[in-house]
Amino acid sequence: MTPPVLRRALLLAGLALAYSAQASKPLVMGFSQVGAESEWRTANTASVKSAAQAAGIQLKFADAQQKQENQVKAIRSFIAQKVDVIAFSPVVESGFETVLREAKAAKIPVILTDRAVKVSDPSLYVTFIGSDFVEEGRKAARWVLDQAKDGRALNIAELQGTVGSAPAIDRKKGFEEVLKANTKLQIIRSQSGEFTRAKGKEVMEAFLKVKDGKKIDLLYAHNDDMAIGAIQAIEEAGLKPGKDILIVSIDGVRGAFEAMKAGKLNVTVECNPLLGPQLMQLAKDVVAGKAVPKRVTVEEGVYTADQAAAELPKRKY
Ligand code: GZL
Repeated sequence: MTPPVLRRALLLAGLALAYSAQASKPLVMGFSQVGAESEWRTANTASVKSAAQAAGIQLKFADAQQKQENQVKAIRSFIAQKVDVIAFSPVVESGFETVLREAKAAKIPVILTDRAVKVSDPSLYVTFIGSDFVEEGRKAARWVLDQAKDGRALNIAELQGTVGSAPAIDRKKGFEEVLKANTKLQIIRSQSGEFTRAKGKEVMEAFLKVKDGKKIDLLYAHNDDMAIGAIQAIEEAGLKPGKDILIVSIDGVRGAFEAMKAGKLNVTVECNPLLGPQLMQLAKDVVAGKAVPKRVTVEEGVYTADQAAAELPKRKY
């Protein structure tokens, strides 16, 4: 019969071992990524993966290939695997309420990264870290207003991002909000280029073929990849991008700086994809039960063609 003192000592030793094993168990994060549609997304994925490794977080990463059903499936799989935390960038704003309720029922905290969701119950996610897309749209429009200070009229073509996505909805909203200050600036063509180079080129080709007697003076692209695709279409139509058609886009990826250096793009509004380190710290704080802000934003600038050559070597994405 083990004496009570020894029994208690063995119990305490067992508890200490169990605690230290639990404490040393790496935090497990399920991450559902939109896809690999743009340079921005590639940089965002690299930041998430490298930050997880640096933070000692075990990352289960799922690429949804821009399909919402794949994101829902991935989140359900993370719930079944009982991950410690789920992070995801929702491809579109709506349609995630049900699966987020399942995560809440399983007591798995959810962090939104990059893009927001529309839900009736804000407790379905703990925090959202990402850019202010409305402000990005405003910044783009302020540059356009500046080009028309001399009173000229400008016909604008708009390449929208993925239909229903937060960046597409909000970048359009911010742009139109500021643009209405000058009625001589009119959006005469607008269609989704799905945030990709290929679709951006295809839609710009169609824009240029429209025979309504209206010349396109300026292109507003919701991301640099569509702008780069459109640049190819403009050149193939025998026009000079950045001169015959001014171009403003968003993201600030390396390809945009190279296009600005070549005089083919006029300005890019930065949208920072390097959210990985902040995301991993948020995850650790959330799992540790610490209070975190409901909304975490990131610092971003605006870069014009005259800055491109000097900025290019400094760019981190
Ligand atoms: C913005 C991000 C957008 C980028 C695009 O935070 O969601 O998705 O602007 C990317 O390049 O495809």
